[in-house]
Amino acid sequence: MNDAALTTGPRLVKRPAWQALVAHHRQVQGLHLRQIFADDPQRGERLSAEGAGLYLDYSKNRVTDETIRLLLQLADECGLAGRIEAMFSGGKINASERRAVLHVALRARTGERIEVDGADVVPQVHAVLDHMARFSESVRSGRWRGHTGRAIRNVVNIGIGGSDLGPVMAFEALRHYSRRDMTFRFVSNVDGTDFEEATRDLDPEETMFIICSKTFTTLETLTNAHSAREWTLRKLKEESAVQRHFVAVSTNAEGVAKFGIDTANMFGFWDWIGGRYSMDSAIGLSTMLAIGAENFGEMLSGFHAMDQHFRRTPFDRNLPVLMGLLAIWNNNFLGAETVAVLPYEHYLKRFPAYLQQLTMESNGKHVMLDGMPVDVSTGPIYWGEPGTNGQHSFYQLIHQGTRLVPCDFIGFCQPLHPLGRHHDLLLANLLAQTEALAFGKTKEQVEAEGTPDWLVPHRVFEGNRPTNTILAKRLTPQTLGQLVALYEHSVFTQGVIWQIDSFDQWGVELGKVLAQRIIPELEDTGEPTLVHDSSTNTLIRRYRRFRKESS
Ligand code: G6Q
Repeated sequence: MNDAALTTGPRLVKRPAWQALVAHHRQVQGLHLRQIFADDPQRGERLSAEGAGLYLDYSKNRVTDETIRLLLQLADECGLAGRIEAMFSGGKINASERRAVLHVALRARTGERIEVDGADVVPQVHAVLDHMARFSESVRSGRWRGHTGRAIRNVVNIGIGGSDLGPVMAFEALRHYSRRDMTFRFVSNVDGTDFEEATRDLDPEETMFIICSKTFTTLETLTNAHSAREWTLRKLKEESAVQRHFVAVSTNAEGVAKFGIDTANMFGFWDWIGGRYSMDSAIGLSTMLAIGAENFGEMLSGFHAMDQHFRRTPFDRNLPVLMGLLAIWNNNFLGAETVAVLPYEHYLKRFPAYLQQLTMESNGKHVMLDGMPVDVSTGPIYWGEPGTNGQHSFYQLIHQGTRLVPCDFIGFCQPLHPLGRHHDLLLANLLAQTEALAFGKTKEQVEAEGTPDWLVPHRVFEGNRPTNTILAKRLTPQTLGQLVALYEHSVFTQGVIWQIDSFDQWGVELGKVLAQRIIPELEDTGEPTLVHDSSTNTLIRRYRRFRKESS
């Protein structure tokens, strides 16, 4: 065990930079972005950074140069540089699970060396990538045949959490690059509706299931996998059909073999890849089947470029570091409890859902690495929707509500579908929103428009709402990799400041264990003795009674 992983150093609130930030906040809390921009005409250019293909404008945050200086000092005091190096060199920084955290190895180039317990893992990563590429090519070309000799036209990914959210998001994001003559579906929920709706119009003879489960023990995934098996065999009859219609992504070869999947068609990964950091591992097999090995490689090169940027760029120009530190400022000093992620790119419609797991499962923690309670609030709530749709619903609250909601706006300069004026209209909306949120509209401006007195307060926009704007040239597999890595490393940066373990997820355990206790109580045909609290007992009895009654 690497003891350094458990060392948190002085408490965060006692660090000189933290205390300086507290004092600094008192001085700047009255500042308005209107004033800050008026005083510094170059601010928009100055408070921006570019790296690995992405441009970040962070000037519309409520910060001054001094705020940034102190946040950077805080990063130094918290040992961010050392923690980054520890991650990249295979240190067991996932302290509570005593594991290395090496999603960066998934996109390492051939010849790079990253060791875990003395063994270089990069060749293993590339061996799996090659296996995935051979398999994808044989399915995409039609060489791989189903049990009755037909080519595979439908791919259904069965997984949940990290084994689902990344694959769905990546498929949606890169749909433009995907095989349009194949169908891709994703089943995660143990609610039978999910499976039924995903398969109702598919022909088992042309359908392949990817069972994605690191542990191959997850209740939802195994239940869906068994239903998929029955669905397939109902038509194809012979047990041997499973081998032509099921493949697995897992670390559990025994479980995979027991299910009847040929382990030659199992794609492995390792305990140093967390579920929510795994979309670019074999968990991304559905992505590769959809977009092809070459595009998948492009995506990895985007991840890699951002990894290198994060590792090598001085912090004052380092995109993930700046975004992470600004998130700390907004959360811990300005008191913002949520962050809205607003992609102005329809293909990124699942990106906020993906980020919810990445950010909240990583940084929703109440104790530090050493087990002591944290003394400031940690992981904010991430949420969002594609931009213009949100403008006609929840943006009202962001503009005029009583809560502060910092936003990340994400846009692309070139459309994937040039269609008349659409793209300029889309981007004009993005830019207008950041402008409106920062500068608002004063009482004087509203009055000058001839607004009746009684209506003036309703039409005033206070402004001073912080936003980041992330711009890239075009949504490609590469930019998707850059974007995901940007958030991965921003999450890590925040976790280092808070001194928490961003890579464990003990908080998901309790519910799973309690469900195992309740399952037999629901399925019991007799009258089971219930020993829960009175609320849970009553709910169980009600469910049992109503379930029996015909609708
Ligand atoms: C992610 C979590 C979690 C996990 C799922 C699925 O970081 O660990 O979301 O991915 O619980 O687990 P399996 O892949 O083992 O089925």
